[in-house]
Amino acid sequence: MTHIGRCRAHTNIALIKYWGKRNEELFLPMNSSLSLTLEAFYTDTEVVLDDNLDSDIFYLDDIKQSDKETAKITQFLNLFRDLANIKTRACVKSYNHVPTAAGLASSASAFSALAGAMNQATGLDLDLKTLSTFARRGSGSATRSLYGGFVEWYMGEGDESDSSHAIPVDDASWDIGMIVIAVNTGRKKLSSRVGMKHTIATSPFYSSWVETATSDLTKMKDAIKQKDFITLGEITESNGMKMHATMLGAFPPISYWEPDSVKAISKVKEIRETGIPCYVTMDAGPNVKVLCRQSDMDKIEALLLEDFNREQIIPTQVGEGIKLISDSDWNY
Ligand code: 2P0
Repeated sequence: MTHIGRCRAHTNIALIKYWGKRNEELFLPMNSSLSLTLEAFYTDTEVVLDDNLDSDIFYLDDIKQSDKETAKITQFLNLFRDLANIKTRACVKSYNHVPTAAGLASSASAFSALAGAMNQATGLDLDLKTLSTFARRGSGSATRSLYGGFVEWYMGEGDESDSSHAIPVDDASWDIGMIVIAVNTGRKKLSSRVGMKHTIATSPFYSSWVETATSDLTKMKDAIKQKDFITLGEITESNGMKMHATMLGAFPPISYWEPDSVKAISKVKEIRETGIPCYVTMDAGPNVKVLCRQSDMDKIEALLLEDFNREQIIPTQVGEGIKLISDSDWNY
């Protein structure tokens, strides 16, 4: 017997960052974070539970993945199998519409799409809040990709896995957009997982990062409620820089920046000084993301093209939460 689930999930970019776990096994974060879901980057995933399979099989963009990569998927699927009380193995096919491992949070869309597809295939029918606690166990940032718009990942309490989940904050339908400046889309050398662990262990700035991330979140949620774009942007830029500062304080120091990251940041500041509000944020990679008003995107793009190539500038609107994909819409 076979059971099929198919799901699309969009990636998200954190405006208040997650950078560290208080419980590594359960993926419980040190602080709550807040993100914007993006329309242009997503993952489509199919899960086929098949009684005839002896082990899980995992294809990414039609390429069969190694035992090591497949083992991570098996561990994740086991969370659902345990709950559903089944042992059936799965064939998983994922198609990434995100430059993989470029700091564009591909694991966020990957694990939220896999969670959505497995939820359907097993018939568990978990609600989105519960499903976000499952997505979290694949990759922390995946917690937030269950919903569209602005999404909080509430850190939860103690070691209670169920308490750390996503909360939809606002659909961001008030003239919000983002432009990615792709500085380098190659695979990063240091994973977020290792980078954040090293930062907690060695950076003397880490405790003040957690404190200010918490107060930044309160201020940002207030700015979103007021639809105050300038405050939203200012906190976004400040919070991202503080996360990178904790890494510079690590021993030995970590930096994901490249010379063109600095060039992009300077250019955005220059554009802002012409009177167009736009703010940068960066993740565990050299690419720069520009938070702006959707209605200013064309103007900003034209100015960025003075210094960057066409293919480096990727504008995107606000994305939606996860969606199941019907048979007729599965085009792979
Ligand atoms: C974020 N990042 O909030 C932060 C900001 C990168 C910088 O979440 O170990 O792939 O799988 O939980 O989610 C990237 O880290 O790490 C990330 P794991 P994840 O978006």
